Amino acid sequence: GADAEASNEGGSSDGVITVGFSQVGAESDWRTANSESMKSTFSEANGYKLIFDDAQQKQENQLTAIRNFINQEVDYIVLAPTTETGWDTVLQEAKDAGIPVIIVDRMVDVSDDSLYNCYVGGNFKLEGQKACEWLKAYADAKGINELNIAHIQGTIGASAQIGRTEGLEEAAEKYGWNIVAQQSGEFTQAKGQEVMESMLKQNDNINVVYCENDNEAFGAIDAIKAAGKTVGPDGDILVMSFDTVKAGIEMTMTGDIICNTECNPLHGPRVEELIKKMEAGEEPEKIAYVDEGIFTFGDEVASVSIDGQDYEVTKVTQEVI
Ligand code: GYE
Repeated sequence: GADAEASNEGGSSDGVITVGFSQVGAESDWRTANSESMKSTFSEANGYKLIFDDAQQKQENQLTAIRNFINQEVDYIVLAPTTETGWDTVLQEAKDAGIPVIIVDRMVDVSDDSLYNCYVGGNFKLEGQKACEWLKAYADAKGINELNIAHIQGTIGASAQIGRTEGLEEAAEKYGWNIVAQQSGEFTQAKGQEVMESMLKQNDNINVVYCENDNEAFGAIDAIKAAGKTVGPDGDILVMSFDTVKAGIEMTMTGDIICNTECNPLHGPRVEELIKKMEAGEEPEKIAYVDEGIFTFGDEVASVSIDGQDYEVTKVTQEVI
């Protein structure tokens, strides 16, 4: 019956649509760009009232924010979840209040998927697979026989961490790579640096660092240089990253980051499109992934293939930036 479906009762009488957005935090350049995109899309000039809540990377703050949105009777709840689990109760409360829920960026893991209306974000497992297939092809092209990988993970339990980690672990298993160290850098530059420092102290054979976002890579590069080692195609350590934020793509042009897999943060217009569909009484696609590229320093690898599908690899030049 109707009760089993997520509610679709958004909208309001005065024409202004109120959106409560529960944001993860401000941990990275990616996140800053994402917040900007949401704020500029859901502006007063565009006919919205945005209630923006920064959870400072704490799920409990997000639970509070969502309950506040419900009390304020917002028209839509938009949630960028810190981690995947732990949302069932609060999303049930939103559903009971008849407020539609859009999940953005990272995914939720709920027992009943009618607890949210739709999701838009990155395909993180695919991102990890793209990065690893690039690494395999690059190592082959360069005759690098042994890969000793330092793995700096994102926030544990976040979709972006889970997918990128799965991609690496499966490739390591398949290709016989060594993951010599694995620890979370919390998606921040400071933690990325700290973790890399300690990994370098404990392992003298690291020749690749797989950072799960650009800010961790910035920190890792500082730590590598401070330890008297070099990065880049002819250096001691190849730095891999995700996001392609501005500074990240610039470092990919110099080779400090050898390969950078895109994750697009500009979700504001995508969420707006979903809201417009729902306002028009349509049911949006349940899960929508954004198309994302692979950016590299050199031209050794032109494309990678995953599950029979080819993905182009782009060499970063001034025009790309
Ligand atoms: O990669 C990282 C951010 O969830 C895709 O979160 C997002 C990730 C992004 O902190 O930089």
